Amino acid sequence: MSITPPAQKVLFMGLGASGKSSIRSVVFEGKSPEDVKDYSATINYTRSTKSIVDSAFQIFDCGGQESFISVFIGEQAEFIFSDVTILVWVVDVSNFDQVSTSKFYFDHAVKRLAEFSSGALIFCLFHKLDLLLPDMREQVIETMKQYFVPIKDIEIHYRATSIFDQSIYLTIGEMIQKLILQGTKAKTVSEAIQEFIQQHTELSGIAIYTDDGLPVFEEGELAERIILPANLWLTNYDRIKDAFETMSTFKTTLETDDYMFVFQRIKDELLLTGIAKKVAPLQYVLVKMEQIATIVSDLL
Ligand SMILES: Nc1nc2c(ncn2[C@@H]2O[C@H](COP(=O)(O)OP(=O)(O)O)[C@@H](O)[C@H]2O)c(=O)[nH]1
Ligand SMILES: [Mg+2]
Repeated sequence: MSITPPAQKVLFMGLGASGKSSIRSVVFEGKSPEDVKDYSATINYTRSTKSIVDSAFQIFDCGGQESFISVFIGEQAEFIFSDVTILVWVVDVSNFDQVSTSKFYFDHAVKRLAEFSSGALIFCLFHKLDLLLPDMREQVIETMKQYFVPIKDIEIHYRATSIFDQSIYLTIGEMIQKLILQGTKAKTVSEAIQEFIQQHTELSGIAIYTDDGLPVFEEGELAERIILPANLWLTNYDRIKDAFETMSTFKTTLETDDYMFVFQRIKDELLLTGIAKKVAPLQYVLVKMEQIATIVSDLL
């Protein structure tokens, strides 16, 4: 019998207009980056829940006006910072004027988190990277890393992100993987995929994505390469499905000069994908993907 674990709490914090609500909508609600252009300020906080494999999350999108942040780190601190699994601090790297204010509240938030959820992971996102000239990016990120060093000796995971490319999916996907791998079911699936890849070396990677394009399992050396084609596939899925409404299973393949990709729906809301170097015959890869689909579907 399985016991449903309590929802894990993920806090998105940072100054107003740094991009918190946009990230949440693009990554968890399937909105396109253009849809989120005119977001109005988040008042206080909004809470949404999301469930992936056997883990449930509560996503807190905390309003970024200084009057709200002061309350979060002040009188509401215990409520906000208790039982947190991940804190995501979002900094708008294109807004130099606000960086020191962001750091000021970041320090307070990290301190509060250490007080009420000492084991929580902290991600610091240097966000809207697309707004910096390509030549500047590396140096700005380096400088920001040195600036956003916490007062206490606490580990921070720094990532550079933008909602206009894959970076935000990779970063949030990484967080989700850390979260769901605490569940037994997810661990079993991950081990099954690893074992399958070891036995069938023609497959260079297997990954599973949510409907929103978040990678929840990625195994094998080339698994990370699948994210872009997987997102393209997901973007078009609804249209293709409408056109072939009678099909019971639906699979597609994609070939590039060097690789072959296979995409297949498992369970209604997940996409199973594989990548193989083109030395393996397509038919073989399809058969192997069918096998892993059955294994994974039975486990999920
Ligand atoms: N160029 C760029 N703009 C972004 C990015 N993420 C968010 N934005 C824009 O930043 C503005 C503020 O975003 P919002 O999500 O409301 O910020 P919040 O106050 O932190 O929730 C919106 O106009 C977004 O379209 C990004 O990665 N790149
Ligand atoms: Mg907001």
